[in-house]
Amino acid sequence: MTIQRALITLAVATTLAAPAFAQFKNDEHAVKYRQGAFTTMAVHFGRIGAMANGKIKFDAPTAKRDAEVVAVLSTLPWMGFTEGSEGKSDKAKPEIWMEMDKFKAKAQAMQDKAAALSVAAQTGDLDRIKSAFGATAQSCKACHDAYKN
Ligand code: ASC
Repeated sequence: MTIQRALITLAVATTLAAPAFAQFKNDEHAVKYRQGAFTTMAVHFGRIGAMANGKIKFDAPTAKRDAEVVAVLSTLPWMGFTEGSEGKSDKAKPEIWMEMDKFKAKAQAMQDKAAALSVAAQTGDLDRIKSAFGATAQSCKACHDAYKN
């Protein structure tokens, strides 16, 4: 292989393998990104919870929209747990980076529950929403218990 071809191959490989965090300006930005996603998710999830717990009046279209937002946002934060961002936030335990596969499995479980919550919210059936909300909250908690300070 000529040097030129080797360089082109390397350039292509680097581009294709561009890690998911390439779009972050730096590690602090990755932390801000994931925390922003969690914060926004919690606002929408919290409103569904308030409806589920009778703290505010149940409004089916609002719950449906909130659940859709939660389902989409639930897919986002994980990209922000970059290698370089370890130790940049006091909330994220070092265990995340020590057992990234287990962490990602819990993250996936939460995304699955959030997707199910969105399906439930489409029906406008408050009982179904309550049940799916509870399951989703459990999946949030399971990860917090293991990986959040
Ligand atoms: C929320 C929220 C969380 C989860 C968690 C569920 O509304 O902000 O982090 O639910 O408390 O146990």
